[in-house]
Amino acid sequence: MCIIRSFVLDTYYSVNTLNYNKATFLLSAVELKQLPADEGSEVAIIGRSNAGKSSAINTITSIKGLARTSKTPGRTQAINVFPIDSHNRLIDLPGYGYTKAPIMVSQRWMDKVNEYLETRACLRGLILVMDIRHPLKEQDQRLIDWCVGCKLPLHIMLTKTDKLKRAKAQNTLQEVKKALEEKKYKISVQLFSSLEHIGIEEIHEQLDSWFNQDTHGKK
Ligand SMILES: Nc1nc2c(ncn2[C@@H]2O[C@H](COP(=O)(O)OP(=O)(O)O)[C@@H](O)[C@H]2O)c(=O)[nH]1
Ligand SMILES: [Mg+2]
Repeated sequence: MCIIRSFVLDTYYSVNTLNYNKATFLLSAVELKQLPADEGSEVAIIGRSNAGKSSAINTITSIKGLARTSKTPGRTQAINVFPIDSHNRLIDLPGYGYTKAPIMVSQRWMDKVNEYLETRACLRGLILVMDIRHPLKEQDQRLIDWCVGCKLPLHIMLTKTDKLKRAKAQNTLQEVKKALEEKKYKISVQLFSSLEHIGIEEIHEQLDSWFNQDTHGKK
């Protein structure tokens, strides 16, 4: 199930660049009713536990420690909200695929995430973070299919690119693009590394285009 989303894709606008380094931490929500009013614009970051979502938020904003990162998978159990300005927010969603979490607990988190994705009207786009060494796992694929079905704009970041040789990383990028093209999906994919600061300009451009939709009357 998903709400009807009507985004206009592939439209060119000259966009304003947001000051991502002005981001702050607002709150950690364990229930959707704790989230800020469903107004303005949100872009959420999703992906497997330990893929590098929180690190990506810190790198995107250039604020060390803004989002809590962890070597232990499954630590982010809440929906963390990071306003960039009075109108736009980044959302760090709990990771999926953490097999050590008790099944009921992990199911409860995922129900919350599903509900957020299905009902949040101010959600402008989703960033799917995948560890470049383990791309397109089953849950990633399910999420991609769901986003395409709902017309929820999606952008993919292959993180921890620094863990692979440059040519191997490029190969994986092409393989992921090809897999999406074979399904006739038009989804942008990029390389990213929080450690080596790779791909920051690309993700800023993507975020800018989503966050600027409102100013062009695309609400
Ligand atoms: N080498 C490398 N390690 C990373 C990168 N991004 C995250 N990590 C590490 O991966 C682990 C999980 O990162 P985290 O951001 O907490 O993942 P999350 O569970 O998806 O939020 C931490 O130990 C990070 O330091 C990256 O780009 N390169
Ligand atoms: Mg995290």
